[in-house]
Amino acid sequence: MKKLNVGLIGAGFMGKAHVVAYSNLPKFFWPAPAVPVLKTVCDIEESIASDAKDRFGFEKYTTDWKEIVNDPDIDIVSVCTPNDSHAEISIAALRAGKHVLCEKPISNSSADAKEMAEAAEEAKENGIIAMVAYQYRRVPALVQAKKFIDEGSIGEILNVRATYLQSWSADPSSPLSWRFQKKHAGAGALGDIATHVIDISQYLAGDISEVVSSVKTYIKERPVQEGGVDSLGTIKLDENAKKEKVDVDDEASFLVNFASGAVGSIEATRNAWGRNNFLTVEVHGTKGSILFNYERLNELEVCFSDDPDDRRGFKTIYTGPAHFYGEVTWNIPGMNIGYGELKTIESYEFIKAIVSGEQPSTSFAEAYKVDKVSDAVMKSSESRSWEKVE
Ligand code: SOE
Repeated sequence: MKKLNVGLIGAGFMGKAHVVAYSNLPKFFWPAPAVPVLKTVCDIEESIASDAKDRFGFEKYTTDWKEIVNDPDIDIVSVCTPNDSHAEISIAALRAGKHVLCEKPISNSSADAKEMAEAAEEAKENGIIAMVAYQYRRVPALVQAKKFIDEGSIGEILNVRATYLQSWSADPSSPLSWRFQKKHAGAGALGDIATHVIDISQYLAGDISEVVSSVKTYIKERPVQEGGVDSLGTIKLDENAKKEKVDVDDEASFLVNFASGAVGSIEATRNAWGRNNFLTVEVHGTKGSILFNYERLNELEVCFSDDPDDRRGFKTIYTGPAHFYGEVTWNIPGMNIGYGELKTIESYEFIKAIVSGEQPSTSFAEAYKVDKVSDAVMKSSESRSWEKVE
């Protein structure tokens, strides 16, 4: 069985998700296209790096990502650092001949994203795979939705309504992390979570060609947690703590026009009390509708126009063995998959692509396109008018 050595850069929340995925891959997908081996983990905080080595079962740790990128034994680099270092690390890794799985958004600026897409294109010529971790498009229910769309079961797409609502930053006393600083994150809810639903909308309905938006920051400063890690709202600080400026958006809402002629809307915020990982997509077509909500990720709601009048309505399909990846996850519908299995499906697609040499989505070029939509959203919020996606 072929083995591929993994170097993980950034051992926080997303680093853990990549480890769960690589470790579970051969447990679900067997025979695996190749077996990932956890070789080296890197974090700039030595205590986190050394802890991650023991906890996740890596062979060694480092605090210098270049050691991973320059290590001839490493085949794969997982980039799970804050957005502002994605470009430098990914480009160096691709040029060193490593396959790269980079967390989303691809970068904190579309200029960097462009360079990354170019580096991925060059690397592709040498059989190197680069992928951005927009995992939600791989939820089996959404892959089923795409199947319905592609086979014409809901007709021509008229409208895509998507939201991504969370609550973890709604409390003003939850600390400032890199996610609230433009120089690190690039954008707030727009870059962090709207990008997921931009990716899904484009996956289902094709390219977005223009947008008109409204982007807001409600909480303009937050307390600073000295030496703190990104706590995603789980830590609250005293109101007397030193505060620093938030210079990214809390909320982005926009109307979109697709190149196909379909229309739609996207809303994202991390300040919606009561909403946790409320990623929804509703697609209306000339012959039916589809509704998905990540908080019920094992379900897809569908309505077909040719059902008789007296029984037409949304019905729930529970994804399981009859659906994508269902035969390898759990074999009874209703046993359900979660975030860990979803990241495992993503890592399977990545490793499979490395072995087959076929580029998987979301490619760096597609992720760069997502960034261009985000840029148009920011531009429109300033110009207060429709803006084309460049
Ligand atoms: C925080 O909003 C976050 O961790 C995002 O960064 C992820 O992309 C999303 O999947 C879950 O929430």
